[in-house]
Amino acid sequence: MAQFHEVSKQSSLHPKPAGLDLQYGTAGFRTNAKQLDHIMFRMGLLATIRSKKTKATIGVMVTASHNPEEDNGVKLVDPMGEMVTPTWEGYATQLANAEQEGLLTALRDIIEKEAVNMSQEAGVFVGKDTRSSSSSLSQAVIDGVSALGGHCKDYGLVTTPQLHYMVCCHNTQGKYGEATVEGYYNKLCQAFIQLTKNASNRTDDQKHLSVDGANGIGALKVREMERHLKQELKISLFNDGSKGKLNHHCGADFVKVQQKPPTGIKLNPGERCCSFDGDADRIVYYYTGSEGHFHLLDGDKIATLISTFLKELLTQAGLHLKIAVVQTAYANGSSTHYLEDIMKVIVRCTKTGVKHLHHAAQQFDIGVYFEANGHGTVLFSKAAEEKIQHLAEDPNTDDSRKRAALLLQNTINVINQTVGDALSDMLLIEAILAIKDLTIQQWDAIYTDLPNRQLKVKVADRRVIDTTDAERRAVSPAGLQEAIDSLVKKYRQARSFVRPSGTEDVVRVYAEAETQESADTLAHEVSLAVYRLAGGVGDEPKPL
Ligand code: G16
Repeated sequence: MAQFHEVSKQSSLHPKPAGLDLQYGTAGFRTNAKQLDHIMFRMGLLATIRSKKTKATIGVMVTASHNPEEDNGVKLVDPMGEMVTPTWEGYATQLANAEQEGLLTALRDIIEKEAVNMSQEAGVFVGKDTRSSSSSLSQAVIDGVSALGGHCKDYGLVTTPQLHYMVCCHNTQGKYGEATVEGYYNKLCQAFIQLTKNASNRTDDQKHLSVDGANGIGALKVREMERHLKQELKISLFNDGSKGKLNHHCGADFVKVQQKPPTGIKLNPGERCCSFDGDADRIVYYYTGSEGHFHLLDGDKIATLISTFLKELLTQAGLHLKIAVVQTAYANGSSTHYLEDIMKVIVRCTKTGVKHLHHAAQQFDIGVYFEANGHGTVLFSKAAEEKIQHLAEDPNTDDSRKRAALLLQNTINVINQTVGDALSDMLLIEAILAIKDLTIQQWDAIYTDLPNRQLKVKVADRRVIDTTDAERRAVSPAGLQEAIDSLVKKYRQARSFVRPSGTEDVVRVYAEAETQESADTLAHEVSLAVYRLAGGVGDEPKPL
């Protein structure tokens, strides 16, 4: 076949280093950018085949999100803007790891297994973040698509959620929105402005938000979006990429894990601030109290704020829709307690990775999903959207129910339902705070987080750790879970778990307890257990 001849020719320009073995992790391939050229070319091939198979456009995003500048990675986006399915993640790994001479065989294997009609047209949308390696790597993706005769649309610099949005808009023939960056801003910002009309007169201070752009793509895009906001949100942008390094001592991951403000931001006591991550699919909020104490409002607090707002609107609208919150093992115990016991909403726990949360959230009329690290969104079932629309348009609906229905409609429009989106989440949170006339302190006071600590441990091969029960228990190596259980027993309100990261070459350790000291000590003790039982490398973890 002529296409295979072209693949063979082009792939020699993107050769795989012999013996290099990479896995499709939590959110695609991710490692040092120097190792990724062949992966990008091959993901261009795979996206083209996936497009032929689904008869729809597929997205390929070149980014390593929260990882350091020298890393890069790739995320594949399915037709409705969701992550690719596990079967195709498996194909991605097969194709990525086939040695140069076995590439065509690996490709043919996937085509045969999936009975792909290779004469079908294919379309692939490509986007990239601001890393210096992203331009040549996205060109490698485009080369892969072209080698198999697919059509490529290069969106250039976009956030990951913007690319997801474009794919969904295109494949729904514009029903979800217009597949342009301008169309994205128009849809979200118009909904935001409609929502804020329901807020009582706000002062300039109330409209003000400080944003840490992590020196990445989110900074560029928040600037672009600003002019669509008609002064309803006044943004002071820090870490805009003009001097600092991407994700270095800034960004959502740094703020969440270190539990401290990013460098490069001016924090005035009591003022609302937020941080995006390197591809703007995560957001966390924070402020400092008058005593200088740092307060973090992470994905759990965001999920609580959003689900409270939605529940109130459903009650006002008189709509009986099933709402649930989806979390992971990292969710603070206080948030789960508040959601289940005080708010009485259904809570589900899944493995880490948006694909798992997204899938679980789809099982409900309204599924609010957030990882504690600030990655999340809200999904509305088609039936729920129709009921809301019907209520909003029904001439017999009384004024207060109609107001709630219209608020719900604008809430739906401000949300990017395809994936967690820092820009969209920021607008939603700002609108909710405005409508409910809440300060960040009042939002923070909804419940008090249990003190917690996250650590990383280096081991020779992190795959020796296997987990179960949504990653809350380790089944291997032998003795590790027993060790964790006996350590946890020493502290009040304590909980701890470990899991191999799917984006970095580390084992992650999480601990929470009644006091910060206990959480820190427990996290350290569990790190030592990992180090000793799971093949730690380098120096033994030191106490904090
Ligand atoms: C990705 C995933 C998230 C996940 C995070 C950390 O985020 O999309 O769902 O929580 O990695 O994963 P891990 O603990 O396995 O390293 P991002 O923002 O880096 O793409």
